[in-house]
Amino acid sequence: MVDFTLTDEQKSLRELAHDFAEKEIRPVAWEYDRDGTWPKEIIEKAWQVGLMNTHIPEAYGGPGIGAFEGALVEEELSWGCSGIQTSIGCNGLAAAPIILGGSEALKRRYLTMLTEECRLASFCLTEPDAGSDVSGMRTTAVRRGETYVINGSKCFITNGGYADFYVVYAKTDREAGHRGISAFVVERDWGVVVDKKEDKLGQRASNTATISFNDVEVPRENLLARENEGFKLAMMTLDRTRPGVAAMATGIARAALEFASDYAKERVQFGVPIAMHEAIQFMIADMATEIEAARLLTWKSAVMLDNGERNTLVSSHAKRFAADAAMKAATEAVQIYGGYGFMKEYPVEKLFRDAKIMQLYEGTSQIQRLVIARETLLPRRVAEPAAA
Ligand code: COS
Repeated sequence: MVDFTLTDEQKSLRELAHDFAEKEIRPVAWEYDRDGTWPKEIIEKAWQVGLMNTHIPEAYGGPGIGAFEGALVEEELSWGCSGIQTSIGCNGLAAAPIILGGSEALKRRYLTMLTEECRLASFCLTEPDAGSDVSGMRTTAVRRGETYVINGSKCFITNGGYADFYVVYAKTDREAGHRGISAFVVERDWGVVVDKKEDKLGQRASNTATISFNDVEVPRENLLARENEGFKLAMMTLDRTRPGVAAMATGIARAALEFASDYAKERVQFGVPIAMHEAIQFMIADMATEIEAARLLTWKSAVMLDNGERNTLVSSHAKRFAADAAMKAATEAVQIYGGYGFMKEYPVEKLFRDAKIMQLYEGTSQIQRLVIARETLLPRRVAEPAAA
């Protein structure tokens, strides 16, 4: 039987996340967005109440909740502010390759580091010349005795300026395309340089940095999975984290719908609240339907993960659909507010800017369509990389 009813535990987790979003995030979100303020205190509070590192297993000090429960949390926090949620949730993206491909010693050292204290980790895949085309990366890791020496530059790194360690992808065989990439855990103190903080259109409270590695020496045991298995590890990581992005997009869309509905019921034009006009009602109706559909796809992709099924296709369905739904809902919300929607004084302008990144990060909407097309035309089975 398929049942969409949440258990009491799931309901209270969702309530906890919603209360946190309402009391800790919403009151400051627009101010943090305006000033590009790093939400340090909010991250620390989220860590304290257990809304961070949600997927880290109990054995390493985390709550070890499922992807489905994670999606409930992510939607609520993103409803509060997706930029702040990106900062809170980013550890999940960096922890996933360690959970998937790390040796027991690496898991113990780095996952526990995140749960014992409020610390941050970043996922370093993208480079200035290698975004969608992951195998085009130029960062190298050259084996020298018992170490690897990393050289190169990574961009658009969430929490990059504040992370204590980084999961870094680099070429260990320059001639082998995607089969020549490996992943490493690199501690900040080993010589990671933070070059620049980006000034962004949206999600302005989140930190996005360019970082570089100049002859950074990494112990051999910090290799994740096996040498040259980094590409698959990255893909498997994204399969696991894209449902979370879809949940965040659903949260933005929901916020847009709520603001737009409230405004439509108050704003009077032609003698009646604009919510009485069919033109507005149809916009509201489409937003509501797409939110519902985005959430169902998100939940399905998360439940598949929790059931141990390969969710590549549904994960891309969810990420693509929810991101586009968020952009559309935020655009319609601005439209419903009319000229006021274009003003920073009103809330939906921020949502419009925040929604855009949903169609870009963790794989653009076009990359999701590419994955969907490939998986639909030519479904395949993939061998998983082994832990180091
Ligand atoms: N899980 C496990 N393995 C996977 C996989 C998945 N989801 N997807 C692909 N693979 C494997 C393939 O099976 C193939 O294996 P073999 O070497 O055994 O043949 C290998 O990885 C290469 O796959 P593919 O041919 O599909 O690679 P492409 O270079 O064509 O790239 C895309 C595929 C474009 C989908 C990938 O590069 C991608 O997702 N790009 C976007 C990256 C991204 O999201 N960046 C955001 C930064 S992170 S915030």
